[in-house]
Amino acid sequence: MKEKNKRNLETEIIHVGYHPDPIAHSVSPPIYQTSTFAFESAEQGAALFAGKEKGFIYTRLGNPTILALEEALAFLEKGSAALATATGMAAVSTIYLTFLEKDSHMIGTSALYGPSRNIIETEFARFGVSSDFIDTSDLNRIQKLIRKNTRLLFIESPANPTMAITDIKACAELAKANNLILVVDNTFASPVLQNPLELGAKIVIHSLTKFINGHSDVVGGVIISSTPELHQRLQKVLRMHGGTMDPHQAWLVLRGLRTLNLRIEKAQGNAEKLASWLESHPKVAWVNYPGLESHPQYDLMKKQMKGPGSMISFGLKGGYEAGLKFINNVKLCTLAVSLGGIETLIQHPASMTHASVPKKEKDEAGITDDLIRLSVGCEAYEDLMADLEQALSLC
Ligand code: LCS
Repeated sequence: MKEKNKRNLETEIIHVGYHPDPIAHSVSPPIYQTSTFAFESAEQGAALFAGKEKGFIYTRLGNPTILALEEALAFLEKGSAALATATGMAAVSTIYLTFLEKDSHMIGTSALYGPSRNIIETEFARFGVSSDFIDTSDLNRIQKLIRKNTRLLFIESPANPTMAITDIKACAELAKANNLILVVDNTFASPVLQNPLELGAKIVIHSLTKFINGHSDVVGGVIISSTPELHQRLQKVLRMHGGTMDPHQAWLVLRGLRTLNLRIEKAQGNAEKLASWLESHPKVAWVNYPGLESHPQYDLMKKQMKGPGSMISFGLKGGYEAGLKFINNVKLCTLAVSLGGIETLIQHPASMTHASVPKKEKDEAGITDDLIRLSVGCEAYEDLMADLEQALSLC
């Protein structure tokens, strides 16, 4: 293990989590496409169920292909263990089901991915769960809202789609002092650019659908815990409510993961250039990108992230109408939700990804009607710029 820890991230991403199979020695991990596993005897079956013996029983409870992905992600996020889930939202809801109870309270970032917030305000509210979604970059506000029954502090940084950054280390200290569990949705950064557990968070989640898989062809999620105790509590709930991953899905995500570093490097390089270019464009009113010095938390980004990533949000001087015309006229960029794939995607969060959040709350969170979100991909920068320029010229 000591040897392994000395290796660079770009090496680990390619190798971690796979031990060549003992039968065929295949270089690519086998897909254990099975729902169930045979027991050697009734006694062995009973021992596996009782936890006295290690092994596989039934794919909802665990599977070797899924485990390979979980081991890789736990290692890259510097966690104790990981749980792969059917989607990113299955990861979010498993956390809520595990740590919230009747009459409990949580605090979250106001610009969370829409359904991560909406499920609390509409569904968990039916069970007496209350919540405050606020600008979590304001630590004093968090402190003031903490109550005796507050269980979770759930932050997304950078946040979807405002690109607001929350100080993870400061939140971890606040959470520790008040006995809360700090959960960080690290989807926008990926483990290549940010490791929240190293900054004191207790749990990290990702929508694997995004950067980690990276090819817009799979949905998936993961929960990485800092301690075996948290992992076991989450595992128990996940296994019962059944939001587990499928082996073929795990294999695809593991394949995508192997090039994460290369994709992030290329997409981030494109995004840095595009953000500067957009900021100086006469038709652009504002740009939110943590890699620009004009971003209010630029210094914090440099402190807690290894790079600003490849998500940009911006607004046009012509407002909502101009924005709509713009996204209807791009040709190379694809008008679609989701993000983190090799291809550049563009969308309008107020009417799409965050449509489920009421207008007043969207406005408070900075998800304004003129906000356009760009997930920058790995195409040639010149081609992306030419596409955006031709669409802007029509606005
Ligand atoms: N967390 C973040 C930050 C996300 O952006 C998303 C999905 C999720 C969690 C949920 O993951 P899923 O269940 O979709 O795998 N974000 C989307 C978006 O911005 N456009 O489409 C989906």
